[in-house]
This record gives sequence, structure tokens and C-alpha cells, in this order.
Amino acid sequence: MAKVYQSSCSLNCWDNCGFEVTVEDGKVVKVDGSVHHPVTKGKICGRGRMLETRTNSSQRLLYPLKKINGVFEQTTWELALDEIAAKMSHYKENYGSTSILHSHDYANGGLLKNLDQRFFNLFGGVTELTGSLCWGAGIEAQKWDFGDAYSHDPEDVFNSKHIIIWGRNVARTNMHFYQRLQQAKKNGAEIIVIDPIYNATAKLADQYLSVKPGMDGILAAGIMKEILRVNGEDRDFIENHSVGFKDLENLLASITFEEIIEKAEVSLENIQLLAKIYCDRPTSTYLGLGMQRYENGGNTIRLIDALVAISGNVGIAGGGANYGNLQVGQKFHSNAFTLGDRKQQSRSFTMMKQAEGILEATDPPVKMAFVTCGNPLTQVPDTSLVKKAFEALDTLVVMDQFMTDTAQLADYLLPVTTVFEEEDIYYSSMYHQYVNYGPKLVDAPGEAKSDLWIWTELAKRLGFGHEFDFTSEQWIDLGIQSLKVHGFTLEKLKQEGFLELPVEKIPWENHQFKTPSGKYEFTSARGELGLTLPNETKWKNQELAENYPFTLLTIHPLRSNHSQHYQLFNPLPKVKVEISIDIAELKGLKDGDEVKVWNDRGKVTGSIQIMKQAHPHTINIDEGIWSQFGGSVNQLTSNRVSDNGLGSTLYDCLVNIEKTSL
Ligand SMILES: Nc1nc2c(c(=O)[nH]1)N[C@H]1C(S)=C(S)[C@@H](COP(=O)(O)OP(=O)(O)OC[C@H]3O[C@@H](n4cnc5c(=O)[nH]c(N)nc54)[C@H](O)[C@@H]3O)O[C@H]1N2
Ligand SMILES: Nc1nc2c(c(=O)[nH]1)N[C@H]1C(S)=C(S)[C@@H](COP(=O)(O)OP(=O)(O)OC[C@H]3O[C@@H](n4cnc5c(=O)[nH]c(N)nc54)[C@H](O)[C@@H]3O)O[C@H]1N2
Ligand code: SF4
Ligand SMILES: [Mo]
Repeated sequence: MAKVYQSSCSLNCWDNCGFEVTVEDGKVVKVDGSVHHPVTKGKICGRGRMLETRTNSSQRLLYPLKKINGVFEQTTWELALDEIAAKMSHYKENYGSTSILHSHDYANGGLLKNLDQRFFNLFGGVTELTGSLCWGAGIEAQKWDFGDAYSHDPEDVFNSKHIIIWGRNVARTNMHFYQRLQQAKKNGAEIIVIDPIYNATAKLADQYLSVKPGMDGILAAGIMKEILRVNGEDRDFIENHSVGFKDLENLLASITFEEIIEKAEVSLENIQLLAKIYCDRPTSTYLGLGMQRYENGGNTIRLIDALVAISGNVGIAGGGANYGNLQVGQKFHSNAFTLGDRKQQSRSFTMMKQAEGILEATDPPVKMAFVTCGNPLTQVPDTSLVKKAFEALDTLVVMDQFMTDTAQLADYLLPVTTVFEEEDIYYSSMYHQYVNYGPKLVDAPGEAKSDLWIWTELAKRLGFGHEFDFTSEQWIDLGIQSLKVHGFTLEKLKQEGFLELPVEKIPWENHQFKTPSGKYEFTSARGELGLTLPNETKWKNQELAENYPFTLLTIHPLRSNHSQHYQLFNPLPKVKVEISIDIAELKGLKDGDEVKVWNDRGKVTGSIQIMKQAHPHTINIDEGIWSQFGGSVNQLTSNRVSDNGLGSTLYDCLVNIEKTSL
């Protein structure tokens, strides 16, 4: 008998959809949207639906595997866990606990996934990763400007007169916001898209503006200059609620409109148009993450924040510099979970430079690594270096559901459950403030186990099993403790399927900022605001730009969440190289031509698709593709970190392109 259950998407995504999952004879047979969910309202995307295919796939890892003489052999959990625990103790005793690295990302949005930190903290503290490939530069930037990175309630977009979508590929990555944009447009709001690629979101726009990749901060400076020229700034906000405006004025005076137009490759007319739009409040800005994956990414977001601030669009209904929504994750009782104060040693590498860290650290060297909820071989920049680093380890433990590029390198490969095979609660600190309940609906195939089960078993072997002696219900209860005063209970969450977290719907409405001064900070003691440029550009690196004249973007794929779904495509995926029309003309390329795209770091081959409209000299290859299907695109990207130290520079990448002879 088929039965339908409320559940949640677990994927790393803006939307955190509510699901209705049909289970028949102990198997998930269908994943659909939950019509009850207040934000996602019954609609989900193909990536969410594909979680059914992922769960039932015959390619799932079923048993613990151990590599012996370069070949994987099936082993038992008992043996694998005993051996891994013994190795951990050995490395800790001989080199210190930070000779072990925990490499992870956020492939699963479950609260209980954070218990990995508890495990490693209680073990004594390992080498951890800081920063983020995803949104690190922008989050840090907003912390400097506002004190934190908060977004408006999803429904607040209906209060905007103008909606600026700045570098966010909404139609592809954030579908429930896209639905709201369609409605807002019907209601009469004006939509403006600023993006080097005329993407599906741009089709909805009243105005589409193309910009040279990485030059959005310069564009924002131009708009601010124009606002000041026409005295359109919000004097009340500037005088009463901000510090450092004088520094901003000086900075803007240091660049001319001519220079701005030349660098951003945007016309004066369009700069003036945007200045008018910003001053005709309320104008909301929805920033994407793509445009801060450049060396100047922090400054880019800070300059856009400054534009939102001087135009009086901070803290008002229908306004905001909407980027991430960290207030969502902050509602959980994470300290009780992770026990950060219990670690005795600590060391960190940035996410971007984890490979360099592994290869270069000596005190102590990195002997062993655990990879969980991440696939560094395809997702971390500079794949050849990442491969070299992970191959150099004495012991690599990978916990995954599939034989990914990273999994192939493991010494111990441990099969884990999917979202429908374990109980957890799910949230995303990117967009809306609802947390969803996800029950265990089916048994895992073979001997796959949850990450939490693995931590618990290893903890037992390492002498701190009692710290993991809780049921998943007890863990969830602990995580939502701080929400009890708001009437939150696990019972309620189970009954409803989702609950709304108590967040601020119009952040900074009271003008109490979380910065050291308590005001909006145009000048931050933490770092200077500058009109900086990407690293890989003719302005900074002429020789490089002569050899590699085209900018490579590697944006998020439509049908996969990063690398997660490619192996399930039918037909199997191929690398598609999208190019702007001028490149096609310059290089004599047409649709379907086979090409190589290369730079000093590596080479990728694929077939051409000419983009209908894109900024000149722009190429895109969607990220996430596995090596067996022609990836990884990160063979081409650099592991440099952003200006403020916490973000990646994945799109700050020059390449060349040629047709390959057949
Ligand atoms: N389908 C799908 N959806 C996803 C994901 C996925 O893998 N697949 N991943 C999820 C995750 S983890 C994230 S972080 C989000 C990301 O969500 P988005 O920010 O929407 O997506 P990205 O692919 O990171 O950014 C791409 C957009 O930035 C533009 N862009 C690139 N460089 C610049 C620039 O210099 N200036 C401007 N103005 N625009 C630029 C690109 O042309 C593109 O439209 O998506 C989430 N949703
Ligand atoms: N070139 C380029 N590179 C990029 C990006 C880009 O735009 N361009 N985007 C960056 C961004 S925004 C992000 S967020 C990162 C994402 O980077 P990752 O998080 O590393 O990417 P995913 O493909 O989502 O994969 C993670 C792995 O986790 C596994 N997994 C899923 N659920 C679980 C679980 O519950 N437990 C365990 N143990 N494993 C699980 C999946 O099977 C998959 O192999 O990639 C970054 N890399
Ligand atoms: S991937 Fe995102 S949009 Fe798609 S179902 Fe999951 S949460 Fe919803
Ligand atoms: Mo991301």
C-alpha cells in the first residue's frame, strides 16, 4: 500500500523545499512538493525529484570498502571502524590530533550533520576548513558592513517598486523566488537583471544589463557617483545611522566616469538609469553568489551594500541588500551540539587552499583526512593540485553514497544513507526561515549507515561513546532547545512538517547594526574598502590576458546540485562549452564544434554552444561534472582566496579556446 509522508529536500540550495514522499513496499517511489509548505507551496525542481532516483540507484555504495594494493575490497563495518579508530589514535599519539584533516562541504542541510564537529572536537581537535568556496567573500563583506548577513522575508519582495537581481541565476537556482518575481512583475514591479549572461531570469526582466565579469563593484561605484552628483543620497541614513561616509566619498572621487565605463563595460546611460532606480525607493537588491567568486569579491559586495545604503534602501520594507540569511542557522543551539570548547588542539586551512595545506604542512604534517558531505576532487579549485594532495595522504576516509572522483581515491570508503533513510530536520541559511522535518521513511540498501551512526561507532572505539549516546530525536531536541521559548517542540515539528523560525522579517529596520560602532560601516576597522579588480584581467595581468583573453565562468548546473546527479542522467552528460557570439566570430566556431579550453592550470574539452546574448569574451562551462564525463572544470580554476580571506575566486579565471582537430 502506497503511503504519502511529509519530508524535506536535503540539498544545498536556496529553497529548502517541503516534500511529499510516496513510499510503497518499503521503497520511495515518488518525490513531490508539499502543498502545505508556506514558501515552496507544492512546487519542487528536478534536482529534488531526482532524490528518489539517487536513493534507489543501483550505483549506490552498499558496503564498506577498503583499498588493498590499489583495489577496493569489501570489508565489514567492524573491521573498517576498528582500523580507522586505531589509525586515528596512532596519528594523534605520534603527530598530534591536528595531523588529521576534516574536509567537508554542505551537501546535506540536516541539523544532525553538524555533529561531525562534535566528534572531531571531542577527539581533541583536528585541522578544520575555514571560509567557503560558495559565498565566503560576500558573507564576510556583509559582516563588516552590517554586522551580519541577513535577508528580508520572501514575501517582502512584493513591497518593492524595483527589484534588482544582481548576479543571481534565480530561474535556475532559486525557483520559489522566481515564482515571486513573476507575481511581483504582474503586480507592477520593475525587474532589472545585471549579469554577464542573458540567462533564463533575464528573460523576465524589464531591463537587462550586461557587465564585464568581476566589475560589479566598479559599476556600483559609478551608480553611487551619479547618485551623489544629483544629490539623490539619503542624508538621514548617512548622518544618523552610518560611519565612514567621508571615506566613501573620497574613494568615489578617485575614479572618473570614463574609467568606470571602460572597466565595467557599462554605458553612462545605464549607470544613470540604475541611479534613478535606486533613488526611487523602495528598491530591493537580490545579490547572487557568482559575482563574489573573484579576488575582489569582498569589495564587490561591500560596494553594492554601500549603494543600497546611500540610496536609503536599508531597513525598509521592499528594500535590502539580500544575500544570505544567516539568522536562520543562528536560531539553533549549535554550541550544545559541537562542544567547541572541548578541543585541545586546533589548526585551520582555508577551504580553497586545503590541497596546499595538505602538501605543505609540516608541524604537524597531515597524515589522514576524512571527507564528508563534499567532493573536493570536482568542487575545489585547481583539481590537479587537489588530486596530488589527496593522493599524498597516508590514510583517506571518504563517506559518500556514490563512487565519486574523490571516493575513488579513498583508502576506506564508507557508504552513507540518503535523506529518506535517516531522521533529521532541514534548513537553509540562504533564503527563507522555515525548518522542515524529515522522517526516516525507508531502510538503507545494503549496509549503508548514517554519518551520525559512523561518528557514534568511532566515538565508542575512541573512548567518548557516552557523548554520542543519544537517539536522533534526542539530538534534534537538543538542537532546538533555544527555540523552546518560542513554543517549538519536536512533536509540533513532526505534526506540521515545518515550523517558522523567529527571524527579523525586515533586517536592520531599527537601525541597530551588529558592527562595532552599532552603525552601518562604510569604513570598517576590519579592512579597507577599495575599487579593486579581479586578479585575472588585462588591467592587472596584461601578459596573462594576452595568452588567455577570455573569462571562464563555471556556473551551477540546471539539472544537478553540483556534482550530485550527473551519474544519473540519461543519456549520460557531456561537457558543453557556452561562448559569447564575439568569440564564435573571432575563433570561427559554430554550435557542436569540439573545442579545448585551457590555461596554465589545465585543460577541458567539450562541444560548443553559442549563447544568444552574453558579455563579450565570456565563456561558461557548468560546474560539477565528473572526470569520467569530461570534468572537472576546476582543472582550470585557481585556488587563490578572495580579498577578505574567506571566499573563493572560482570565476576569476582567464582561458583560451581552440577548435580541436578531429
Ligand atoms: N540548479 C541548481 N541550483 C542550485 C545549485 C546547483 O548546483 N544547481 N546550487 C545551490 C548553491 S550551493 C548555491 S551557492 C546557489 C548559487 O546561486 P546563484 O548565485 O544563482 O548561482 P551561481 O551559479 O553561483 O551564480 C551564477 C550567476 O552569477 C552570474 N555571474 C558570474 N559572474 C558574475 C559577475 O561578475 N557579475 C555578475 N553580475 N554576475 C555574475 C552568472 O552569469 C550566473 O547567472 O545555487 C543553489 N541552487
Ligand atoms: N568551478 C566551480 N566550482 C564550484 C562552484 C562553482 O560555481 N564553480 N560552486 C561552489 C559551491 S557554491 C559549492 S556550495 C561547492 C559544493 O561542493 P560539494 O558540497 O563538495 O558538492 P556536491 O556535489 O554537492 O557534493 C558533495 C558530495 O556529498 C555527498 N553527500 C550527499 N549527502 C551526503 C550525506 O548526507 N553524507 C555524506 N557523507 N555525503 C553526502 C554527495 O554524494 C557528493 O558526492 O562547490 C563549489 N565549487
Ligand atoms: S534542490 Fe532546491 S528547489 Fe529543488 S527541490 Fe531541493 S530545495 Fe527545492
Ligand atoms: Mo554553494
